[in-house]
Amino acid sequence: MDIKTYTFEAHGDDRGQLVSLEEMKNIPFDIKRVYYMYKTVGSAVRGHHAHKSLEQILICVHGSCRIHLDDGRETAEVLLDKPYVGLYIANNMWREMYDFSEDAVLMVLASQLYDESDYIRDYDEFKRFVGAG
Ligand code: T46
Repeated sequence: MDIKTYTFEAHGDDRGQLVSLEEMKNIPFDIKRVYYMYKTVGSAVRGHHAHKSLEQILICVHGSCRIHLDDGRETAEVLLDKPYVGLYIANNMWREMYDFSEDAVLMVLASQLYDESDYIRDYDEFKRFVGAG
């Protein structure tokens, strides 16, 4: 599976680091929504769904977590543990987020507003949707 990650430029000086994220510049879509999760229970597995059209970039801005990706044919695991690295997740991709460190803050940039009708929450339905069922 082709995993697309972005390594963002960090503007570092003697005060520390700063990363800037701009739509259609270093983010490949218009950013319509930003959300983030924190205080995630270490044993929790989030996600368990795919999106019909949403594109997203996931950045673990603090701590670490792992992402399981499944396009219906192949799977991959990605470790996010750097605040300057973003994982691109296209539509039609099953995702699960797990193994959160206690201090993890997972920030997500999304190409669309929140829309429950864009979710596919049943794995068999997802497989049929991508023609792999
Ligand atoms: C995704 C992964 C990476 C909202 O009201 N607005 C929002 O923008 C979002 C994302 C969620 N919510 C509500 C809906 C639920 O009542 O927040 C609650 C938790 O959402 P959910 O169970 O969908 O969270 P995750 O972590 O399973 O999935 C989220 C995103 O929903 C999803 O699009 O790709 O993070």
